[in-house]
Amino acid sequence: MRILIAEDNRFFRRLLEANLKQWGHEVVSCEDGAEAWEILQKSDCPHLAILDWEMPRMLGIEVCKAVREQKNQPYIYLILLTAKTQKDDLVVGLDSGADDYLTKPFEPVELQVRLRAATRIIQLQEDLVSALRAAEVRAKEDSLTGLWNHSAIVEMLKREIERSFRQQRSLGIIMCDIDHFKRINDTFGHLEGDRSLKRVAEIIRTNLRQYDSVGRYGGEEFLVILPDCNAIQTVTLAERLREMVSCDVRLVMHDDVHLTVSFGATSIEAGSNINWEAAIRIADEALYEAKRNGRNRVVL
Ligand code: GH3
Ligand code: MG
Ligand code: MG
Ligand code: MG
Ligand code: MG
Repeated sequence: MRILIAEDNRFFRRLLEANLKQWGHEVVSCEDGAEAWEILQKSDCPHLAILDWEMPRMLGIEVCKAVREQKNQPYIYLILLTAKTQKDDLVVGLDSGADDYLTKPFEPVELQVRLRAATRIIQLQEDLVSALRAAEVRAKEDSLTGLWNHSAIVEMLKREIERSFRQQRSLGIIMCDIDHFKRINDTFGHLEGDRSLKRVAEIIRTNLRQYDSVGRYGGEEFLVILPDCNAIQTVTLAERLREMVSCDVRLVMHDDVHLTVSFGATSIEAGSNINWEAAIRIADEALYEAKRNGRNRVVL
């Protein structure tokens, strides 16, 4: 564990450092409260801080208060170090945001056991944060294809439209729809349908640049967002995707059946102020045109 020691008394500071290092912790130490507060605001700050109460420039309890008031920072476990005479003030200490306290002079074994308790809390907190992050990602993901789901890709479209307007750049948009997919399901079953749907998703995903995005807009429809792409670049990519799918995607049990996709492509020109619904409408119209003209094609 990475631990901050803030203690102006050199004897106690050295003692703490020696103990913590001996138990395998990584130690950062400082001599006053203001320095401690500075360290605890950094993005890679320690998981735990042992703060002396009486320190120059900023008291330990003031550091506790400041830490608890800052938002968007992982939880830092705070142990307040007090002289015995301050024991009556513990209410104040804990109310200022400390999780625990240690009275000077302390027995190393007491420090050790309090650190073990802290480790349990910190571990719990970290597990909670990673579970939350995983849930956030899952909530944006389409479970079948692993692409962004409908609401996530629409959010991205809104964001990218705003960004490209702000930065005076063009934005490519492609709406893709698998051809005669109902027939595939009806003839070969939904499992085959699902499998080929996943394969189409994978082909699209692996042929995009790092900053492009693709989501499952609907059942067998995908929305591709291409920052900084003009109409020609957008159509070129759509054409490449079309060709790859039509050559590559065959059904497992019936490899003479090729899957095809129709594409409606559009590009919002740099500086044109258009909302996301209008952009979708334009891509949709191009897609219907592609379907009307015989499918397995790209229309701009
Ligand atoms: P078109 O070429 O005009 O697009 O014809 P289509 O049959 O693809 O279009 P339609 O919209 O009539 O049918 C879409 C089908 O996609 C219907 C639905 O059963 C199927 N579908 C949607 N989501 C899934 C899915 O998750 N798995 C499978 N297997 N099929 C799906
Ligand atoms: Mg002191
Ligand atoms: Mg459809
Ligand atoms: Mg379809
Ligand atoms: Mg249809």
